[in-house]
Amino acid sequence: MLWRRITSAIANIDLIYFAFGGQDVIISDELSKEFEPEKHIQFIKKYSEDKSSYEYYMTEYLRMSGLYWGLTTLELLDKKDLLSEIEVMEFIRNCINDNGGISPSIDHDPHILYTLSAVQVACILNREYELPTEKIVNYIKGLQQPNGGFFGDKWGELDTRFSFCAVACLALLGKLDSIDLQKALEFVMSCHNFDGGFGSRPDSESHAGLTYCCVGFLSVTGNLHLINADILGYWLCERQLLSGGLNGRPEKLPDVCYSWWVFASLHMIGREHWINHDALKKFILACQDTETGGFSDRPGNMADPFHTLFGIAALSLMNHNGIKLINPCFCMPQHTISRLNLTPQILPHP
Ligand code: GRG
Repeated sequence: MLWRRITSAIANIDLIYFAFGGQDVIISDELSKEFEPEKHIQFIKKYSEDKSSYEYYMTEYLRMSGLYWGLTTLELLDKKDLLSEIEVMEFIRNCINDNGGISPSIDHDPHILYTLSAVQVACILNREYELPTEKIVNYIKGLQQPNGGFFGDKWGELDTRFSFCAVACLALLGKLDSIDLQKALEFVMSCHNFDGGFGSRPDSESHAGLTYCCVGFLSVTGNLHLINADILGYWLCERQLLSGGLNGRPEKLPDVCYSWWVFASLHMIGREHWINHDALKKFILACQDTETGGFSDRPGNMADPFHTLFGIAALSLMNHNGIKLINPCFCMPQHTISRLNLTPQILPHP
């Protein structure tokens, strides 16, 4: 009893503990919560409406992805009509540049990530036919480099996130064959590590976010047979901590977003049953802000739309009641992926 009191007091101030050699948080019974969909809907609605808030100004540089996180969350909760389709598509049109790249906000530079977010939003709204497909495809083609990897934009940052963005975007537009897929594959495979995970570039540390991007790349392009799913599955399972939450790499704290990057990767390689679902669910639900709505990275922190999407998306992968099914590769509603006749590869259970 005394021990339980101590642990719950500790958990309430989100204290880090080192009992088993790693960093983690403690989820006391007081922190485990019921899923609160209505509050999350209101959280996203308020975020998109309150255009004079500090948060709204401070997130201008990533607005297009914010739109994707918010719209996907609302659609998973069957409330996408709360956003005006007409206004959203007008915003996207205003962010399309002459070179076909799409910017996060009006008057910002185009980037492959925001190009993907805009295409995802248009697809979720069944309005991808309104996009200038050929221009967008040419923009993405122009970012591929001789080593097969992709620049994020004209400034030349190159890593495996952008390989995923490129093939996901092209697949959604039905134009996957417009780049050098063999070279793109060679680059991604050159970032595969001995521990089964993937890094951002060759010889970089394995990281769950980049592993998702590479597994997603292999899933979109039908190349998952190239990896040893057991070794990768083992590395991904090691991301689950005693709290039930998942981290992105060894010795790091759990974060709700890795409930997506890790768990979706496990789904794609048919090893999702290798981690403890009940414990993960408990961790994710403890990250809800039951006052404002939304999810934060860890219990007690401030909620934001990014963690809200990835918390709800991970719950969807566990078939949580009242959440529409999500596709583990594209992180978009499964019905949209089915409508587009896309069948990203998923390995069978061993
Ligand atoms: C459409 C779902 C979707 C994704 C688009 C951009 C992208 C593709 C995925 C991002 C993947 C990701 C989260 C990469 C992580 C990058 C990285 C090296 C983060 C390290 O950040 P730290 O050190 O985090 O702050 P940790 O948790 O390792 O301490």
